[in-house]
Amino acid sequence: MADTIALSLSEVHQLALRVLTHHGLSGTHAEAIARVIVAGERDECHSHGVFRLLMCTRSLQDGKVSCHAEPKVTDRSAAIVVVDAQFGFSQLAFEIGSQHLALKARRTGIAALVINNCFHFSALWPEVESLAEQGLAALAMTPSHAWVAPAGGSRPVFGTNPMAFAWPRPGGHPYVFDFATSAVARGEIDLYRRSGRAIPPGWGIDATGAPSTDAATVLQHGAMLTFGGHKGSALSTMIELLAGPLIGDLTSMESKALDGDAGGTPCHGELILAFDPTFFSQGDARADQARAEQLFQAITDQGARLPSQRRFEARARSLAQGVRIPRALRDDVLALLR
Ligand code: NDP
Ligand code: PYC
Repeated sequence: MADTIALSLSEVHQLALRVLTHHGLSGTHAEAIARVIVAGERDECHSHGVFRLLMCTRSLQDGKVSCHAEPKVTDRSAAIVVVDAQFGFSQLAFEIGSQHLALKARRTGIAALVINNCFHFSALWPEVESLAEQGLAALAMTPSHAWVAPAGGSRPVFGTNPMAFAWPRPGGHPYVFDFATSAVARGEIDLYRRSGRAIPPGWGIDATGAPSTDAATVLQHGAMLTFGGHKGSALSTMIELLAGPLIGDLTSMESKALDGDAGGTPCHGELILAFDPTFFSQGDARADQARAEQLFQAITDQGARLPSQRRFEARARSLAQGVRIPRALRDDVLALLR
């Protein structure tokens, strides 16, 4: 028996919707989440695709997530819009808030979307990519739960704290990167645990602070490590500050404390910045855009790849052929419907 099964993107969407609404989520929230789950699976970002339904439903079962939360928009200033997600999942708050963000960025050149009080589990690239598709450069960041030790330390302080950036490119996919400031996303280590594989050295430590390649040890008793040592540690601190205290929301330590040992989805804020290139240019925005293209070409001409290139190639494949997911994952997800 094949250990993967084939699904069309529409089947992934229907599966996500069925599971989410079965667990009490409103149709509007379920649709917004299903869209990012399909996007994750479609682009072969497996740690944030169908697999996420397992954590998402665990949080719904906990009863902490508001299934019918209506995001509340506040126009804080000419450049700042705040969306209170009212303890619902983040996706709907982003979909609503990003429309205001784009309008403000077009009026002022630079604008910020603050999302408060959201349960957050998704990749950030769908968000910055959607802004770049509207001609804006964008930067997004969020904390998570304290799972990651600072460089030189051994106890978890930081979340896996992703940061994503997108730059619009005429006539093609935008330039997009999106990565955790830990060596790797926690979801990736969880996938290693599920398949019984050892994780690469450098991703985590055990409870004594010694290096460990055992996924379960790192996840349950030890800590994850930052990428790039002290540099990842400092970037992760910046994300804690800008998407935590600056916006009046929780740090990863506070989010973890709120969750206790429930293993639920992190609950905190997110900061998204949007830049309208036409405001920043010295007068010839097209020439500046062309110089950006020269930069990308200098990278790819020597055989190096741009971030998201793998993702865009996966997207083209999935749009044509659908996706394959592990049979065990499909079975675990179907079990959520019982
Ligand atoms: P990866 O290390 O897999 O990839 C990070 C980025 O680097 C991607 O943009 C990727 O592009 C790019 N990349 C990878 N290899 C190369 C290469 N050889 N040359 C150029 N670019 C490259 O990501 P992480 O494990 O750190 O994070 C995975 C996801 O987890 C992210 O989407 C992140 O948002 C999400 N996450 C979400 C959290 C949350 O709290 N909501 C917390 C932590 C992570 P490509 O995709 O094309 O390979
Ligand atoms: O994979 O690190 C992760 C993660 C945390 C929250 C959502 N994804």
